[in-house]
Formats: sequence, structure tokens, C-alpha cells
Amino acid sequence: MFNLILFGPPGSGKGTQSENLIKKYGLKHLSTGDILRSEIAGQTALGLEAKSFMDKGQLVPDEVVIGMISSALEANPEAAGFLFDGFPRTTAQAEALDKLLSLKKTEIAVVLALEVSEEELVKRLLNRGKTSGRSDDTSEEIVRARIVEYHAKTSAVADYYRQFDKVESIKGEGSVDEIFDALCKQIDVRMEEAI
Ligand code: B4P
Repeated sequence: MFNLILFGPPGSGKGTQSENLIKKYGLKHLSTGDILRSEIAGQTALGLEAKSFMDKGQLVPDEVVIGMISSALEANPEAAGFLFDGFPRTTAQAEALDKLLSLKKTEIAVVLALEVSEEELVKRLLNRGKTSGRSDDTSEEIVRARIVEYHAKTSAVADYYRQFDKVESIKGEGSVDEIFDALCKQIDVRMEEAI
């Protein structure tokens, strides 16, 4: 099994690149943002709780997203590997993920960290907000709150994986194709090592 984390601040291109990477490598895409938005669309109790945090640009509580990922892993026993997109976003989530994967006798092979300047992030998200219908992309105040939340709680996740030498930083500015090629190079190296 080959599992990777696509890491980076909101708007860094995680969702965009994940779509292409899962096709090339046959991995199962697990995006906590997508799962939460589908819970909101279905007006479930979980979705209603999550919406109150997402609309303010805050992270949803750890126990909610860890439970979601645990169920998703159980629901995909035949997967060749997982691409985690937008998860883990706190050190507690990273530790929980490591435990869940070790129960399945597997682990994270690599964390690919997309690096993008703050002004570019704000520009991309507000631009997407014009058409996406995502309420967290429409106001600059909420977009900036998400970036603050990233620095306060999420950037530490990269430090957590650095201690295991699993982080590769990738320049996340440039064309989608250029960034895709840079990501694939790193994945191919780690896949070679895993054989
Ligand atoms: P997510 O759904 O994960 O969304 P995101 O961080 O905003 O980034 P996304 O990956 O979708 O966007 P992308 O960079 O691809 O999270 C939303 C919210 O859910 C969070 O704020 C939080 O409240 C909650 N949540 C999710 N997971 C959680 C967790 N684990 N714990 C707690 N809470 C959680 O793309 C952005 C834009 O950039 C797009 O318009 C795209 O077209 C554009 N773009 C991409 N690549 C580009 C490039 N190279 N050049 C120019 N534009 C580009």
C-alpha cells in the first residue's frame, strides 16, 4: 500500500492536484473538505455542526474529522493506497492517522507540501469564490482567517512528519502541469524506495 499526504495552506492547489494524481497512481482520494461539504449538502447533524466552523474559517473539531477518516478507511479495504487531501490539519489528527494506518499494517510514505505566498492564496480563493458557491471563499476576512488558522494549527503537521524525514517541499506557484510534474517526480522516488 502506498499512502501520501498532499499538504499546504488553503488554496495551495491540493484539491486541484489530487484529481490528477489519483488518476495517475490509482489511489483512493480522501478529502476531508469534500466529505464535510457533502455532509453539509445532505443536511446531516455532522454537516450542520461542521458548517458553523467552516463558515467562520475555523477548523472543524478533531474528533469529527478523525471519525470521518476512520470510517472512510474501513469502507475501502481494497484500496491500493490513499491520497489524503486536507487531512491531517492538526498534530492530533496526524497522530490519530498514524495509529489508524498502523492497525492496517501500513504508514504514510511521503508528505508533499505545496508552498504558495499568502497574497497568491487570497487571490486564488476569492477568485474561486466568484463561481464555486463555497461560502468560505467569498469574503476576504474568512479567507484570511483560514490562513491564520493554518499557521496556528496546521503548519505544525509538517514539523511532525519532518522528524520521520517524510516531508518534501514543492513550489506551488506556476502552471498546474508544472506543479503536477514536480509532485510526480517526488512520488516516483518514494515509490522506488518502497519496492
Ligand atoms: P478544504 O476543502 O481542504 O479546502 P482548501 O484548503 O480551501 O483548499 P483546496 O484544496 O480545496 O483548494 P485548492 O488549493 O485546490 O477545506 C475547507 C474547510 O474545511 C477548512 O477551512 C476547514 O474548515 C474544513 N476542514 C477540512 N478538512 C479539515 C480537517 N482535517 N480538520 C478540520 N477542519 C477541516 O484550489 C484553490 C483555488 O486555486 C482553485 O480555484 C484552483 O483552481 C486554484 N489553483 C489551483 N492550482 C493553481 C495554480 N497552479 N495556479 C493558479 N490557480 C490555481
